[in-house]
Amino acid sequence: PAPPELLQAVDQLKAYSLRYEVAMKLVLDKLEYISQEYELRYGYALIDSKQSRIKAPESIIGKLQRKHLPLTLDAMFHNLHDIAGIRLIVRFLSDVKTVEDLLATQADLKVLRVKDYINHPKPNGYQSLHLIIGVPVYTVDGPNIVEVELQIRTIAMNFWASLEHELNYKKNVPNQVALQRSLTKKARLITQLDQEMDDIKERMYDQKTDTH
Ligand code: 0O2
Repeated sequence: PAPPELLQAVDQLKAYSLRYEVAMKLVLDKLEYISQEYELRYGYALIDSKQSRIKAPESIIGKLQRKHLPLTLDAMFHNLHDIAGIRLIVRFLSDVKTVEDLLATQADLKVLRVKDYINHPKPNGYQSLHLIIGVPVYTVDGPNIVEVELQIRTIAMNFWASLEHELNYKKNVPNQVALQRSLTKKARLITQLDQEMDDIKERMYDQKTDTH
């Protein structure tokens, strides 16, 4: 039979996973509601698509090792902020801010940290708005704040980020460094396209969706 410490660790891991699942579902439900209500009111699709995932155990271990942290559930809970992750894709640049503002009005969610890679892109050109959201989960031991990472970006930014991710994870790509440099340059075109598309959107929708 498996040693009791191991069984206990497995139970703990299941309890943690459940908390992250519940917290992520809560944020997803809120986003779904916001997007449906917005569409009803303005006839305008705020959210293009969304993806969500609980980080795979191998990725959690890899990240803890990279950060030189102990391989414990406690270290994971306190130091990794993207165990539960949602990626929200919007069409236009100004929609990023609209979603951020709408989320800020939700009294039961707290934005704990903002990483604005849109106004401050990463040196490689990566653009996205990352919010770490604290979600109250009422466990049998009482309330617990569970973190969910929400990445909000436009379709164009997502197009760029997905290719960049692929390039970095793919092995044996010839001229990988040159391609990375080339992608970094293309990021400027993404910024320009997003701004120009936003101008068109402003003119198309006038001030109808300008609620803020
Ligand atoms: P995966 O496979 O997406 O899960 P922190 O400890 O919070 O300061 P962290 O966790 O690296 O450091 O935070 P950050 O910068 O917010 O990045 C978290 C996630 O954003 C990454 O998760 C990626 O999903 C995405 N991301 C960040 N930088 C880049 C980038 O340069 N290119 C692309 N394509 N995505 C990026 P993971 O765990 O790295 O990977």
